[in-house]
Amino acid sequence: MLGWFKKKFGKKEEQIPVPDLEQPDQTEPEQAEPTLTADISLEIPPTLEDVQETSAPIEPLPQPSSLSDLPKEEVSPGKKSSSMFQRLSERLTKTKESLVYRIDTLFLGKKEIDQELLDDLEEILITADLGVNTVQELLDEARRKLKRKELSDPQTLKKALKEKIRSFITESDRPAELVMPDKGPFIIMVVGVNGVGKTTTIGKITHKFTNAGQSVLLVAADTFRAAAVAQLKIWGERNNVQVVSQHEGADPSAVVYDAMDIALAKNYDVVIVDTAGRLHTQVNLMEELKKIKRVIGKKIADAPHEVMLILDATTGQNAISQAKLFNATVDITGLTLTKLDGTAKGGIVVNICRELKIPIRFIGIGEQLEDLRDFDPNEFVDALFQEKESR
Ligand SMILES: Nc1nc2c(ncn2[C@@H]2O[C@H](COP(=O)(O)OP(=O)(O)O)[C@@H](O)[C@H]2O)c(=O)[nH]1
Ligand SMILES: [Mg+2]
Repeated sequence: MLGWFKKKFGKKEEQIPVPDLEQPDQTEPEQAEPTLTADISLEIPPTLEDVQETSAPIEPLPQPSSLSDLPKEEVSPGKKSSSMFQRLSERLTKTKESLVYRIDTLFLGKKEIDQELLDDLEEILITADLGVNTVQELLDEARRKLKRKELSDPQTLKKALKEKIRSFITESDRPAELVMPDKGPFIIMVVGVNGVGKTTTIGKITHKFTNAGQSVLLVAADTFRAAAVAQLKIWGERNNVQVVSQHEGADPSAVVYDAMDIALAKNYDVVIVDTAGRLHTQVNLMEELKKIKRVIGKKIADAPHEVMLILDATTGQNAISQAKLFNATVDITGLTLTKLDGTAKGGIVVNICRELKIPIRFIGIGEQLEDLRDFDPNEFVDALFQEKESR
């Protein structure tokens, strides 16, 4: 397991189920005029029009609950790691069904690899959202190996596929772990379109940090909707941490400016900034994100240390367009991929790693605290290809 928390603090994740945090009202008011003025350059990459906003169910906010209300689950370390792998494997069931089990069915009873089998395999890989280019590369390699007689039967082809997929996922040229600064607060700016799971992920990450004994300050820079601020406050209460917020429609950069002062004055270890994700006013959003980033950098040199993009796995290839758009604007340093439990399109992980080469820090495989996992490429591939009968 990679686990930057474990590396940094030597602590294990706790398994504490929490009540589901439902999605608040997604309706948004007109954008408020920012009160801070700064020179803003505007660069919108060509992929912009491809990007769609994620829709999430509109449900009422639950009442805040405190950490003490939450039941704790006692699990021994050995049992925990195998049960955690099992849970990951189970949560990936939809993707496994659309990818590995379909490949198994296709290969069943076949002794030879012929053109028809390769065509069917191509269709399966594309359907599981591995992406056209990635699939092409996988099949090109398979054909090359076939020519060199390195592949004799469908089972060796399946093994070769698994290893090639593993190599795509591990090929990021940047370190997988977050590196905290020697001094001063560790600033994480979280970005992504509406409904992808930014606020939920922030709640889960906060829990990891507080578990590791770190003090955390949350910043409600999604001032666009009162509900967004309220939702972050609920996570603040659940984790027993302070949330810096202002009134609805306040300038997000001003909220962040104040928060940096508080973080420095009170020596917080970690500051996590939640941001807005509306896309129908995307130009303003991108301006706003740049400005927030600049304000953070002016207060604390080298910050934000992490600009984390949250992507919803259920959006499939659209996640790639979103990543390119945000990367062009605020230089993404790490990714979290949410909702892998709810999709057959988990193959997107492979394509994201291959196309973007930005490390995936976490994956979300459910709505509970324990369902945010440190992303371990090997564990992911092994869980994906785990045999059906041993589940
Ligand atoms: N099944 C599942 N749901 C998730 C996951 N992460 C977030 N969600 C849900 O996605 C919805 C939107 O999350 P939210 O944090 O409000 O998104 P935001 O608009 O980006 O801040 C909520 O209902 C979350 O509970 C996940 O990993 N799996
Ligand atoms: Mg939110």
